[in-house]
Amino acid sequence: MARAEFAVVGHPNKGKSSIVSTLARNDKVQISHQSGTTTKANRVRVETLNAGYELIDTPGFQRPGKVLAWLKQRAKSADRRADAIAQFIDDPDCKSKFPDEVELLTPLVRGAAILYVVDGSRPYGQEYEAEMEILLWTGQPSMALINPIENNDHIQSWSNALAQYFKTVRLFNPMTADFDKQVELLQAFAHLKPEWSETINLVTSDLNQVRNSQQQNSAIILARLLEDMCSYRCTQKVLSKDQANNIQPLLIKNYNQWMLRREEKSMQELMAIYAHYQTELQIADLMLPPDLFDCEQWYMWGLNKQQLLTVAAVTGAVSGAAIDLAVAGHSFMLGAIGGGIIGVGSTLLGANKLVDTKIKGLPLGGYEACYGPVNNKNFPYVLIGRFIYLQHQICHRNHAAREALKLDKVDLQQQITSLEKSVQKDLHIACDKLIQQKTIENLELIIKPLLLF
Ligand SMILES: Nc1nc2c(ncn2[C@@H]2O[C@H](COP(=O)(O)OP(=O)(O)OP(=O)(O)O)[C@@H](O)[C@H]2O)c(=O)[nH]1
Ligand SMILES: [Mg+2]
Repeated sequence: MARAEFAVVGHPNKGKSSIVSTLARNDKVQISHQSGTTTKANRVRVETLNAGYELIDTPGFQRPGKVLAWLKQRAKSADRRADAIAQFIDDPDCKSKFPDEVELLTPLVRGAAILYVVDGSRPYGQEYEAEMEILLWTGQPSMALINPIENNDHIQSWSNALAQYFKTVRLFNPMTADFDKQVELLQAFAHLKPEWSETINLVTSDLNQVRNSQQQNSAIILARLLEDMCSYRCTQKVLSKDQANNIQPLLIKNYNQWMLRREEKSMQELMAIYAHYQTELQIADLMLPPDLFDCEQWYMWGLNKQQLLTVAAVTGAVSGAAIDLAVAGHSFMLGAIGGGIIGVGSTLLGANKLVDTKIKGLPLGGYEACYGPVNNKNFPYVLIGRFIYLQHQICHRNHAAREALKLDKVDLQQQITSLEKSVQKDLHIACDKLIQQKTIENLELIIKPLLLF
């Protein structure tokens, strides 16, 4: 299959690297406010299951007027123009005087198509004509992309000017273009060279597959997280019961630290799946309550008490009638204050005792102090709530984005109730089993519908 290559070129600081990053769906491309960030041509291979193509990020034009003058001296007629460009990139004098132009023109001489990027929020000016002229001289297929960095104010004059040099002119904002828009642009690339159509078409159809496997892998990460965190216990062998009691605070500290690290690890894994390596995320960014085991705060992430009681009916922990009775007649809060429901609630939900604490005698003498596993029924929901909260933000984040992650609200309960009833039931049963330390087959399949595509 023909190797498809696209060099992203233009003035400095117009979003070339941003476009490469978003289209490659990888944030390893360097982007910055500073003009002249990219100084070397940088190839980014976009590989999917059945095909692939290359994007070449390039430095911006620095002295296009002078370069064009040089070229004009070498080519007096149109048939000599492409040769003049080839001479230019090999000329030692040009390499030292015009390093950026040599870098950006080299891939074009080697056969890459041109994606010319301009900023639609800045006025068009004649100074761009030298660079567009040079690009024309390469004789390569080309397309212009208007990136409206701050606004759409100058799109019309840009369109008029670009139409003089490019057959295809498109609007593309690398910060906001969603998946469909990215695929649409890629499909337009397929028309640049007929021999590249097959490759590009394969890539576009593969991209949906890629997203599906990202969702699948996210579900696997979440499943392992749930299993690990719901079963974790911290133990220590000691000689006496007193020692066992004294060691409790240390066990609790180690337990909490382990849990935090385990959750953090899953979040790093999640970011890597979506190729967001540069997005910094501290567990604290997820508005973690000061204490992960602060029950009151949990309800912000997991289910509220009433929802949990309903779940108890679904999983058969208590009959629906008992719950109706407990919840009926008075508001939940009043009931709780009155002590009526809290009694039912806390035995049902294990809300009084969050984590199991045990001291057991060992057959060969001595004791084992043990902290864990967690026995609060809300805990798996809390973990799921926090994980999908991040997954929902990261799965639609454009790879050109470099600002801190903005975390918008995701309501777990709403996500759950949007699922089919039987799927909901499987989920609740699975969460219940997790807390009871029972094995669950295909946990990843049960939770996958909660993760976005
Ligand atoms: N708001 C917004 N900012 C953008 C957009 N495109 C680029 N930027 C910002 O503009 C700056 C320059 O973007 P780059 O992608 O590094 O530009 P470049 O053309 O590769 O720059 P050089 O490598 O220096 O030539 C960065 O701070 C980007 O975050 C956009 O569509 N919207
Ligand atoms: Mg750049």
